[in-house]
Amino acid sequence: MSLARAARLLTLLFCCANAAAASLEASVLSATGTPVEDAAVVMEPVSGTYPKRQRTVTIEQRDREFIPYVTIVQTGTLVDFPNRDAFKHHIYSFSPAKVFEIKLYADKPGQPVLFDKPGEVALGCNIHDWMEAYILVVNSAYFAKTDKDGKAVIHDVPAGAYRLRVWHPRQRAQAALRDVAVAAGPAPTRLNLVADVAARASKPKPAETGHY
Ligand SMILES: [Cu+2]
Repeated sequence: MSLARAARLLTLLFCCANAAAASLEASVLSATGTPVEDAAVVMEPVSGTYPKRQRTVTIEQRDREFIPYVTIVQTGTLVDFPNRDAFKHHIYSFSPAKVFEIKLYADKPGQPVLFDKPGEVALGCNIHDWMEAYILVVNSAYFAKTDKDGKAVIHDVPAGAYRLRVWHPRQRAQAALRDVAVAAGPAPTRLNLVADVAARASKPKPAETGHY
């Protein structure tokens, strides 16, 4: 094969691989039009499968809080829970999708935790009552979390038909699934979504003593 022909073939491959890729930009607002932060937007293909992405994800314990507050992972993901504070945490979940605890620990726990069942996982800490965070475990590889402007962008999705779901840890009701067709091309498919979310309860956080 000549170099010119090889180059043309490469260009063709690049063009068509790109053409099949699409993206979705969702804007999640409350019923009164306020942007909703920390909402999960998840796309499930109507037919076909999705890739399994092997990833390890980190949820820190820092300044006696979980960071981030919401994490979305695909089933089969390992999550590390490094403790960045100078004292111990003791974290747990009683959620059916993953029951576990990491007893009083400093630094990085020896083993990451495997999340292998889809569902919602609420995290807490035995030492610090106000600490809370959530993990949404999904089978799909196509998801994103809204930022403080209520925007979530899902990149590199094969063009096609999807069922779209919005989830938030403080949602008042489960939102209905929505059918969406995502078209190939450089411009994202844009969508406005509504989520009814309660305000975050303020839990007293005492001043730090240096010991806990
Ligand atoms: Cu703690």
